[in-house]
Amino acid sequence: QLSQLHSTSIRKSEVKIKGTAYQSDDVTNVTPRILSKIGKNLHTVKHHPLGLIKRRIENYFYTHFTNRVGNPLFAIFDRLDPVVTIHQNFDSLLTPEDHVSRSPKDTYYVNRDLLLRAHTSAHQEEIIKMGCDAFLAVGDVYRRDQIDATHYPVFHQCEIVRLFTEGEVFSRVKDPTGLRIFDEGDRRSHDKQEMHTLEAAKLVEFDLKKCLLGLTLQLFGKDVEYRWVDAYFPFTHPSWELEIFHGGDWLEVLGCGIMEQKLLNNAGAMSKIGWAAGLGLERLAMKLYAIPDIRLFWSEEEAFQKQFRVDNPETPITFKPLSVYAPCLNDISFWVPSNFSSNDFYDLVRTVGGDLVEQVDLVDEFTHPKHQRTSHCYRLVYRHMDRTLTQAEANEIHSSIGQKAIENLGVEIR
Ligand code: FA5
Ligand code: MG
Repeated sequence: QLSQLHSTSIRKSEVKIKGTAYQSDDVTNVTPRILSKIGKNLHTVKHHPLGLIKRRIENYFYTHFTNRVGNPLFAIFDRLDPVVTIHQNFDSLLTPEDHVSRSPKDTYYVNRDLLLRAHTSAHQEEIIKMGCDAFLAVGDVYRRDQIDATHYPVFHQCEIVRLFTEGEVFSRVKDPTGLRIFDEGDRRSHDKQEMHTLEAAKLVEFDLKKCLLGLTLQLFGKDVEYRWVDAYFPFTHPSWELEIFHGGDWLEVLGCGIMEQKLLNNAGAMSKIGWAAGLGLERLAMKLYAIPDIRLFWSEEEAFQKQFRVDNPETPITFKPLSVYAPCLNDISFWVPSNFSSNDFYDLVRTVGGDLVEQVDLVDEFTHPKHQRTSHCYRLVYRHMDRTLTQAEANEIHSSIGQKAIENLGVEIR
């Protein structure tokens, strides 16, 4: 059966992903629910909101950036395998050995050596090694995270990378004689790395901001209010986040920065300087189309999908909520074992409750003064996207979540 070939399943000692079997081990923490999302490639579905956003981003790059002979400057990679090595996701990006993101508490591991990429930056090095100087890499990314209307364990990112030779950096300078991109100096917290000249760093920063702001204004309209906020990433310096003011709130749209030269050197691009950025597609789509809940991107309902069936991706769309059904609220309190992580519970909730769980909040946490045990209380919000959920149905899911938490996480219900 074709459908079986493409489906994913877990056997005792192996994890099967799109037809490939991977040996599982004590680090394996991918769940069948997570694996079932692999291969959906929502970003490549023509009439899906994420597919529409991706096409708008592509259009921006195709129309504004062409090479000498008029061909698109940026290459686009949108089918890269989400199963990547530790080297790709962390080491190639200079992530410190003790960085929290490496922990199985935060990341989905297939086994000790392989994981589901936590960001599209995982592909920077391999694509640069291929000799590509300007590219987009779009794909699904996986993170163990909190549960609410804007967080889902699978979302989509678009990576943007652009490299320059010395000649390209100074191509618009009237007399570039004597201008260099490399130097031996100091790393300065606000503007440059030790091996870059200030003039090269500033020109690359200018190019980065012009390109990314241009994209943001193309997406949100030229009057949108924005700000650049200083940020930190292990693989860029200096680094920024671009925020826009939308619907009464500042929203982070992307992270970016001048690429760490060490990364470029390791990738064989030692004579170049470059910038990189990563955008979250769901964040953009939720604002652009007024989609209220991140779970909706996975909806198979015709009522959802038909609202995005437009041929021109630039067509403005305002999502009309299918309807808002009443939520059910249930609390659960338990003593946690010493190695307990909230993300283990969030994963279990997703596995058992699926998309009926809208939000989970840790509402109380305390350690008993006598026996030193720690108690957590979580509030779970259950809501069906397409109909009213009865309290009895919610209670049933709630009690199986409690049961599974006892069995799998070793908690003791209070
Ligand atoms: C990163 O993932 C970096 N790789 C971005 C980057 C690339 C920086 C290249 C520098 C150079 P961050 O974790 O902040 O950074 O995520 C980037 C974007 O993804 C965010 O701006 C946001 O738009 C989106 N994003 C992050 N977490 C979530 C989430 N849980 N749900 C939806 N979107 C998210
Ligand atoms: Mg961030």
